[in-house]
Amino acid sequence: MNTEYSESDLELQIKLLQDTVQKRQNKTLTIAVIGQHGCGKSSFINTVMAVFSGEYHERALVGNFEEEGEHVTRRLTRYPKEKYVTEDQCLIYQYPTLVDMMGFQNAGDDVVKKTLDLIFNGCLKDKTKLSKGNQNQRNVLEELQQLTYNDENHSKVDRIIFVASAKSRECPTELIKAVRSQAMDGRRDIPVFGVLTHADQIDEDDTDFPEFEKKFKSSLGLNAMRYLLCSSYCDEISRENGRNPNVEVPVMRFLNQVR
Ligand SMILES: Nc1nc2c(ncn2[C@@H]2O[C@H](COP(=O)(O)OP(=O)(O)OP(=O)(O)O)[C@@H](O)[C@H]2O)c(=O)[nH]1
Ligand SMILES: [Mg+2]
Repeated sequence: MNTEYSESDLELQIKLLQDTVQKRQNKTLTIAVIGQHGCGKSSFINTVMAVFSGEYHERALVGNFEEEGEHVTRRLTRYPKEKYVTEDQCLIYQYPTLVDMMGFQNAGDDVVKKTLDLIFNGCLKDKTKLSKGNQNQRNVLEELQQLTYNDENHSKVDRIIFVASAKSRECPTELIKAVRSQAMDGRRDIPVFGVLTHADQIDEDDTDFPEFEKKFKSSLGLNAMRYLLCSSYCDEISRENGRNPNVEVPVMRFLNQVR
């Protein structure tokens, strides 16, 4: 992550991204951001919304409960463009709807698969509180059944971004398998992308990282176009002086592929 980007790189990428989004015309993409808890999903979503809107706000609640293992995001939350860009921008550009949710455990059991299925098919209402997944499976499945929501206007997921932290050394392969199988369940194939956050916390001489990165990419079947190693806006990387090209240019390039 040593590449340095300039203001002009940023301007060019903003233009390219706006062109791509504008070309979508009537169709708004729904992008689900999935991963284990604390990996940086909400921070990444806030960074993406900052990229699109030009302003950073902590819209998706971010937190650090590493020690306690607490989940910060507890509910499924959709961020349609109306929530993060101005009315004028909404009229011109088809910015995507981003879906934040609770972190999953690294498991591929029936509860995880059913939950993913409901999310991917837009069958869970906004603000649905998802179970932590450590309760009796049958009870949770019954609960999920009751939460299922059938509405013709529901927003099915069009793209999946699987997030993990680059600081982690354990690839969540079971969860990845479950996501891939539900994304390709026969009715339709949902393209899956992969993001490693916390790039700022990887040392140059970290010899374990390349192995972890390789495993993450191969588990998700990613080529270079569908993979991003990045740092999100956070306490260490603030946005006080306006857009930070080193944060935003890589994210913009990546979003240009998630089309
Ligand atoms: N240094 C650094 N910190 C980050 C980065 N991304 C996220 N963080 C921090 O990591 C912690 C967890 O981030 P969140 O975005 O809340 O993670 P999450 O996956 O949404 O967590 P849950 O909602 O609990 O599942 C917070 O303290 C963030 O500030 C990053 O790229 N670099
Ligand atoms: Mg979160």
